[in-house]
Amino acid sequence: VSLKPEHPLVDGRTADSPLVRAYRGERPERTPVWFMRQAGRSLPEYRELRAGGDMLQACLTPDMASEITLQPVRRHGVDAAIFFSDIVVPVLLAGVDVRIVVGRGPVLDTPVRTASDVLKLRPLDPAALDPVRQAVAQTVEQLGSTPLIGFAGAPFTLAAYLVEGGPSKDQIRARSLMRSDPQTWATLLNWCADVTGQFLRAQVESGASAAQLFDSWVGSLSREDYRRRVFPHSKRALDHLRGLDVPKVHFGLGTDRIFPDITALGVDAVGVDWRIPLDDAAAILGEQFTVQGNIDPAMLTAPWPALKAHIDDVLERGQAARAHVVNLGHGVPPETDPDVLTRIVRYVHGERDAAE
Ligand code: 1CP
Repeated sequence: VSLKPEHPLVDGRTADSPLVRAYRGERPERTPVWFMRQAGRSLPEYRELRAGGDMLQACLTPDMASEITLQPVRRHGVDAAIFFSDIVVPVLLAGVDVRIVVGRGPVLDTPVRTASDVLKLRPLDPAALDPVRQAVAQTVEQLGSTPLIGFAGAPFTLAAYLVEGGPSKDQIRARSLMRSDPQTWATLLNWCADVTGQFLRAQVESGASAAQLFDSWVGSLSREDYRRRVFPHSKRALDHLRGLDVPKVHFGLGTDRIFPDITALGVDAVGVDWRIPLDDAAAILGEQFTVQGNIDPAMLTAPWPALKAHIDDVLERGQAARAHVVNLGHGVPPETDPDVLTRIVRYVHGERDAAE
């Protein structure tokens, strides 16, 4: 089982793209840049297309998901598309009743809290992923030499939504389950690892040129809890990619404590949030990792000279790692002026005059 000959990484379309080269440790002439949450509410064309429609339904409608994925590439000229979907899509496809509430996020009316709740979780039927495969395939067809990044939620972050029933501040219910019933916790995280791993594999098989694992809320864990109760499951999720030679990226918030463990996950690049200077991150991670980040999303509303100075600082610190992919330290806030994002892309690409 390896990538098919017609995969963009194999047939020559994306293997030499700045993004893929940087993930693999090179420093291409043009520093690659893309933004987490680059598709979505910051774009008027997205708001128009989505108006009134259901979020998860949009994710499972290939024409719609594909169009939304392409919008920021056309507008900003970013070096990568990220597949328009959500981390809870494979959970929904496995039969769990989850929906996305506008302005809030994923919500479950019946959270998964007890051993018997966990035992009721069913495996994900591979055929249920067909809309995802189709959306990826038709997106990649349109993208040409621009790589598509596939993604999935890491088991801990997914489990946090399942147990809490929605977004939460410090994942206290999930962490309580981990403490009070380690056996049930392990069963739940294995289930999450498998559905999310299948979702990620489907995207890569269908044409994604990189794979990013989002463990957004992992910063609420102690290092010991991460090592014993979470890391093995993140590894299991990534193991679903076995045989597929694709660059892998890890992202989480507040991850400096667990950087030494992340280096053992088998990824090529590590996403860094805005609180950790890239040179500090690189010093802990070592020579084997590309760093990705970490423009502070709060700087997007600053006057251009201040934002420009901040980008210069990020680029300078990024030199400490073997390679650097520019991104934000977390997702694009919905109220962001999209012209600011376009300007950042041009500036990072060295079109300094155009960006003035
Ligand atoms: O452009 C892109 O980045 C691609 C699409 C994408 C991605 C990568 C979406 C669409 N969601 C995600 C990942 C995701 N979803 C993460 C990991 C990244 C991160 O930390 O931001 C997480 C934690 C979620 C869960 C989620 N889905 C939230 C966060 C809730 C919380 O706990 O704070 C929200 C608000 C959603 C809904 C969602 N997903 C995506 C979009 C565009 C939206 C907003 C839906 C809308 O109102 O239009």
